Amino acid sequence: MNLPLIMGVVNVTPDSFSDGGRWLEADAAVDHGLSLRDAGAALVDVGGESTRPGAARPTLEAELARVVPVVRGLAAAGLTVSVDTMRAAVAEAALAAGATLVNDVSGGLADPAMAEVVAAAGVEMIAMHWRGHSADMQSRAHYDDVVVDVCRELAARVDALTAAGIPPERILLDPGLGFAKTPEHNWALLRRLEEIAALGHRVVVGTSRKRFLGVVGRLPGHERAVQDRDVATAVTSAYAASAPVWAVRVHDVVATRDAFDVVAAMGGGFA
Ligand code: PMM
Repeated sequence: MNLPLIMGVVNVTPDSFSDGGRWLEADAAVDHGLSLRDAGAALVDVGGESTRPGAARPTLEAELARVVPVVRGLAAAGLTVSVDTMRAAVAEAALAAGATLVNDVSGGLADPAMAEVVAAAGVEMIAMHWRGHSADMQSRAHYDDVVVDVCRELAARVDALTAAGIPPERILLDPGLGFAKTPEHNWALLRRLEEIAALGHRVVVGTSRKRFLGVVGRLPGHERAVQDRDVATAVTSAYAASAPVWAVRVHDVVATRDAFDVVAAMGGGFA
């Protein structure tokens, strides 16, 4: 059976909602990435912009200064590195520093130059479902059928990205859990990942430490704290393993690795 790859998260930001501030020093971030690799991450995702709901954007200079040294250090150590950015200039600098995959949570919408940079570099790109920047994205969480609507909007991104010169097999899709989504939207997308996969692209899913895993089963005011969401993350990762998912993006690689060991021993996912 094919279990999803584990993509370990290295956020180099002072304000990410889950691990912000902990890896701000480049050396500490590189060490963290190496420890994620040792724990079983097949690749690491380096990001310098927090997408926490309500977050303000860093300047281009700040994002470059955060991301590039960490990408360089991890790529030099032999890791497969993706860069989590919505800015073409950051993607270009990170690719020059050794990244081989661009993870754009806006699917190329935030920066019209992104598709060109990815096409020219001949690398792969994760296009996530996105409806607007973090400052006001939750006001856009309105869908008729969230899965149908997300699939349609992702297919439109594929059309635009291929028109800009990225071959379709280099485009990976992500439903963007938590981005202009309510908890109910996230659960529906997780339950119906096959419909995302049916678009014909490799699928990446990120549930890790997101708010819907804080509130599930809890009364208002009693939500799980961000650092207490890794068990719930591992369970959703294991659930995602029953769908044709290429990679799960997680902060705590150990817990998801354990979950995948169990899934493998059981001979499959929950299906
Ligand atoms: N989520 C976050 C950031 N980047 N990238 C992809 N492809 N998919 C996601 O779900 C995703 C992402 C937000 O989480 P973080 O701030 O904890 O990294």
